Amino acid sequence: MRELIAEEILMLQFNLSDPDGDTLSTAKELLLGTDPLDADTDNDWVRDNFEIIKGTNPLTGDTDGDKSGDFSELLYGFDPLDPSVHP
Ligand SMILES: [Ca+2]
Ligand SMILES: [Ca+2]
Ligand SMILES: [Ca+2]
Ligand SMILES: [Ca+2]
Repeated sequence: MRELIAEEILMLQFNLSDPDGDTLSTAKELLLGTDPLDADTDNDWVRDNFEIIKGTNPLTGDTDGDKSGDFSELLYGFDPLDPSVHP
C-alpha cells in the first residue's frame, strides 16, 4: 500500500471529522459556510444537519423573514420557507 501524502490525509480527516456532532463533516460545513465547531451555527435551536434536510438557512434563525423563528415554525407545523404562513 502506498503512503498517503500529507494533503490526502488532511482531506480525509476533514471529510470524516465531525467535532460538533451534527453529522455534517467539517469539509461539508466549510462548503456550506456553517461552523464546524458548532452544531447550531445560527443558535435558533435547529441543528445544522436538520436545517439542510428541511431546506432552511443554517445561517439565519428566520429563513423566510416573517419574524417567526425556524424552530417555532417547524415545531408548530408551519412552513419555515413560506412567509405567508407562520404561528
Ligand atoms: Ca459537523
Ligand atoms: Ca456545524
Ligand atoms: Ca440552526
Ligand atoms: Ca420564519
